[in-house]
Amino acid sequence: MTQLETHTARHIDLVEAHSARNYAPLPVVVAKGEGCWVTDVDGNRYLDMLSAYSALNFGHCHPEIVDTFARQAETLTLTSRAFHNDQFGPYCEFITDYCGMEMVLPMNTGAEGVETAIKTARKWGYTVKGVPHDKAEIICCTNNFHGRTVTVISFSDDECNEHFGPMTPGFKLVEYGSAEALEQAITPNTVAFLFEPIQGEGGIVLPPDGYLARCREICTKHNVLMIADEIQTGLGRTGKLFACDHEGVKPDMLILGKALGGGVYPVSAVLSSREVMGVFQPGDHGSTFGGNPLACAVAVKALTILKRDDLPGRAERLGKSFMERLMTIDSPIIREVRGRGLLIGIELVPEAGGAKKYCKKLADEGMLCKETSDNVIRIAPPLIIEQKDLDWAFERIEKVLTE
Ligand code: PXG
Repeated sequence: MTQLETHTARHIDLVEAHSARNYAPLPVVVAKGEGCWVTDVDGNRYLDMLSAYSALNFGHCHPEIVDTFARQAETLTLTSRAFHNDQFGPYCEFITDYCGMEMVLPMNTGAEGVETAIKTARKWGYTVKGVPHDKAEIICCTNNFHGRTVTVISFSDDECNEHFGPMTPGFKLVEYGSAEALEQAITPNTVAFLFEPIQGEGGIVLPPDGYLARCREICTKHNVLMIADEIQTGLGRTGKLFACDHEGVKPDMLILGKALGGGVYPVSAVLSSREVMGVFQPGDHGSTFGGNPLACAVAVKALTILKRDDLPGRAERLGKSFMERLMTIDSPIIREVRGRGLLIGIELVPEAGGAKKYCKKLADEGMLCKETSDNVIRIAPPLIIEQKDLDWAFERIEKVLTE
């Protein structure tokens, strides 16, 4: 083993000795990031084609976002919501305006955002819709991923959750992509329908055209809140500001996370109307860190850059041509290339032996990406990526999938 290899090995040994084994990362120990590129502890460079599952839409250490972060860190970092802070009000005005919503509830992680949306929908159900006490039902989709808390995994059909019961009641699953299934599952006690406009963790699964618009009609007709989890698909990733925009759909509640923190800080948010978000009373819900001044400053900066630099348009253009190019790869192990904007999945045939093996090979070639749902290689680079880097990535992908 060379001197260089021992740095990586030493770090991995520490992790294996002392960290819970709740992940199985590729053996790359990243030490520095700049734009779309990272450098590991041994000095090897890699192109980041995963971007922390869309959290790094702006790339690593975006200079303006880091600058905002550093300035705010030197000024005021945390007050808790026991007091106001001077970043929070302007942030609330900015993000509600930006998203076309009336009110926001600030959180930190995606799963907390989802939990918040669930609490909001339930309270709305009891106090506005008139659902009997403790009878509220929320409809979710098969193959969903909304996070890791006990309530959120209570409506997951992923087998990895089997030893974490008892589960939270009050959820029903319907087939993703079937608006009929949704309509049939609705009862007078249904308060909400929670969905991902494209299923990210589920394997980059796109619902049939017209599905979101049809679900919108059904939710309106039955007075059911339509809750879009755009934590992974939102903020430009799919070529529009929100993935729901592809069908001109406005949900009743919008959950954002990941890229909202500009890749430097955990920031999530739930946005809705005054009627819905107005159900909260002081003490009902909250978070020590939610709405802190660092988070607010960073999120405003990130959202500003997203529009100023037209990152959704960039994702649309670059994603379309990259996906078309991927479709030209002539390989017996590719079953399908699908996606939208810069959220792309390359599904391999099961006989290929799983996508993880190919992600490892790509890492050896200097490109980082990650499998999703066993047989799918997920391609989701930062939205700031340059055409020349995509060309570089294409060569590696073509090589690894055809050799
Ligand atoms: N909703 C969607 C659609 C997501 O993709 C979450 C909610 C939860 O966000 P937080 O911030 O609580 O992780 C996600 C997260 C992981 C992992 O390591 C998570 C995601 C994607 C890949 C891996 O748990 N998505």
